[in-house]
Amino acid sequence: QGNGTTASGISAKIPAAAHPLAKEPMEIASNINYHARYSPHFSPFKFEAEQAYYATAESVRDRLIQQWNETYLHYHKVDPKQTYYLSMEYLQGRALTNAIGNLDIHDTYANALKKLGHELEEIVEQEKDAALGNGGLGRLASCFLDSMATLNLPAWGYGLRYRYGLFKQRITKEGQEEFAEDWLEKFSPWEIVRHDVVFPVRFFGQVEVKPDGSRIWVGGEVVQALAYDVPIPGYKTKNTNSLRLWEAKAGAEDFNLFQFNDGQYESAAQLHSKAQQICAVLYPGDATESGKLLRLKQQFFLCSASLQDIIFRFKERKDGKDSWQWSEFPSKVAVQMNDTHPTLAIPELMRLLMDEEGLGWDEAWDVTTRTIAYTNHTVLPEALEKWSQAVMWKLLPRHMEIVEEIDKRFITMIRSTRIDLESKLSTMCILDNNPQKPVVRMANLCVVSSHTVNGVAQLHSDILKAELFADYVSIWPSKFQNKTNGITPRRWLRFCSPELSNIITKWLKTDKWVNNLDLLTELRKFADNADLHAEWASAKMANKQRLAQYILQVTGVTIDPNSLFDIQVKRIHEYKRQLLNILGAIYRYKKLKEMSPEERKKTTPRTIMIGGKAFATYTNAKRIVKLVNDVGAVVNTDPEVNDYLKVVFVPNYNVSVAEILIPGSELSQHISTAGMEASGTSNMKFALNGCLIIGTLDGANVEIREEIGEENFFLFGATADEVPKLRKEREDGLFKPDPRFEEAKKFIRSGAFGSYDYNPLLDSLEGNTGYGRGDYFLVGYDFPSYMDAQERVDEAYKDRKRWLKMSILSTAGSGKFSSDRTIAQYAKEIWNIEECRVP
Ligand code: T68
Repeated sequence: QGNGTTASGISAKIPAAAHPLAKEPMEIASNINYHARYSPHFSPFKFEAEQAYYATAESVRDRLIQQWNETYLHYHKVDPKQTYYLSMEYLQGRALTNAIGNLDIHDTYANALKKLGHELEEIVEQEKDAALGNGGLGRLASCFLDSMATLNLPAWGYGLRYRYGLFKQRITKEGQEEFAEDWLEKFSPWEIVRHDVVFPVRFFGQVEVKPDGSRIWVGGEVVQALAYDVPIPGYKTKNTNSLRLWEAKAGAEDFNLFQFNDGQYESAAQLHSKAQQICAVLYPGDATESGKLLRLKQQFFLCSASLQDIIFRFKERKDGKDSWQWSEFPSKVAVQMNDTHPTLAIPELMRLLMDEEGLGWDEAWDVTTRTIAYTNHTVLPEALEKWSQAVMWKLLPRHMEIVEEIDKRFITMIRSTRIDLESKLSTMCILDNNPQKPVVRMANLCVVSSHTVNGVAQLHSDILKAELFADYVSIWPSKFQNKTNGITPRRWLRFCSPELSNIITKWLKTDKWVNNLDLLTELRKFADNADLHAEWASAKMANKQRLAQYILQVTGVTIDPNSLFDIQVKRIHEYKRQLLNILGAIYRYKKLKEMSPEERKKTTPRTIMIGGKAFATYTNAKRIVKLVNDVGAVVNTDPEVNDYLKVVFVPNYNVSVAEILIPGSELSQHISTAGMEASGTSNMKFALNGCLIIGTLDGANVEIREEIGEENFFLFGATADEVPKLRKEREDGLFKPDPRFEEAKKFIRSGAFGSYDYNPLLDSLEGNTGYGRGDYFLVGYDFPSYMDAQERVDEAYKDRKRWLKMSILSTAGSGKFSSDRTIAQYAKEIWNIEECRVP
């Protein structure tokens, strides 16, 4: 309970009411007070941190709603072309700090809370992360929402309101364990349920032919999609867009009262329980048939509800206008598919236009293909979605007819205009009719049906054009674009590191860099300035201390803020090569053990932190998590070396944890096998926070290095075009491993880190070929150049001035990686939409 509060829990001096747009701390305090007293969620007689959080959030939400309504009305009046971003994932993280930061009311809220006996910094900690996504792709969608609002772009996000988002990770003796994370345990103050926005979504059933020959999808089961809107405020602007999340529901008419009264409780509510399953979890395991079906249901549910909503709004705005045509639809609507997960938007839009609105094929196809665009996020073959034709026929019979027709017409087009591609048709067409396992290739459907296809970093887009989609490029050369990813500088610098932000603002004499990130280049002028160095170092130190506190709290391990903080955080995946990192750490440990105390004193002390979640069924990823933990347990308790090396596994990595780790980092590892990481976005966040990168020439690393200067980047490893040749050499038995690599592996096999059987993991790095063998990710090949780069890091860190200069230049060179730049490019080059600022 805060001070200044009475027995009733709330300060008696502060009246309960005040206008939602109040400006003075006292008025805001009274608005918070109002919510605490009249909120139906808690006893009005308590005002502890949790109640204070909810009341504060509700008070902020009042403002958001005000602006959000004005924005909707303004867009409605102006009727500009709008973008609809379809994504199965959003990794929003916490909303409070972001909202008050974007609304530019941080200080007033901090003061108001003080009057109520609370500290804002403690209150924001009460919020649970909204983790409706897995990793980079979901977080990118959230950064994009922030930039779209900030740039005053008329744009909506569409997604699903999963009950359980990404699992919570706990580390036990066995390694990673997964638990359901209940982000809605109490309630989310940031969503507004829209009982007026409901659309029916059908599954299964059959296609009927009407007397006029038209086709219609009937029968099966129908669930309702109910909208929940999350207001998305732009930075220092009135524009407040919407993230619309759908929830599946069944109605009262679907409840069989007769059966229930007869004691058949389960079957009485069958459709209710089926509806509930749809949004129960993000990414349900899809090893089983029922898991696959559920995942497909989710995808269709998102697409169908969103498109019905988009069409409804389009028609609503045409209402009252004498004549309008469907051909105008693409001049009002841009739909962006975030990867192939929302591919069903293509046949669903075709179906709605033809079967519900009565358009013919050609007109519907013209509208669809001028509306929809597709972003690819991966070239890994196992990640390219392929749905079983049998499952699709069962769940979506009408859509399969449409997909067949799209494929047929595509093949006809190729045969009549590009006979030279005949031999390529079997891989270019949409339906793979392999009798063993007939599937629909979703990426092919996207490429054939979208007006634009983009990759997410220059190298990735080049690889798409040269390899994965090369044959299509020869048909539609101008369809393919690059849109290098970006991150929002609000969350990822301004709000997560106020210390560094204030220094930047002071030296640039403006805070305009927060939404004009290119201004950071001005810092280059001061890269050698001793005063800036001192301030920069002290901000970094404050962030490192905060991070050290956090590590102590969640792991019990004490780390030294004077050591080099070296971080790798991202989903655990073999291509991201956390294994390379930990093998390097193991080698370092072994060398430290062999040194004399005098020699050790000359080394650069390091704290290596690794964090990330492994997919629950990805065995090797889980072994890597276990290995990092086992290495930490030995190294951190070894008194001979633990002043010089610590290895920490950071549990349950998520957006909020990233907001503590990134500002406190000095070196970060982006060390994927070249050609495999489409872009990466945490690399951008680290660089923006003055952290140096050790990395390969992969994804956006290439562009980051160009921007900040090669002398400020610790480069190592094979390049993307060398990789196939190196894999071939390996198969031919020509690879000669570096002795350091052999030594590190041998050390693990000797049992130095416990009795867990690491042989299967180590075996994957050995042999020349074979499933789970042959070092497909080239850890062995890159190991020596990686270790050399690490030596360069150790040397550089010893020269304090040089390191600080490199750090400042990293921040200074990060301007390109603002998602404002990315989104401005999408708006201009793909969506053809313009700013629509709320006056
Ligand atoms: C990532 N992809 C890329 N996929 O790996 C990363 N979810 O390089 C890139 O920076 C980022 O997208 C943004 O473009 C993902 O995060 C997923 O999370 C995923 C994959 C399959 C199914 C669901």
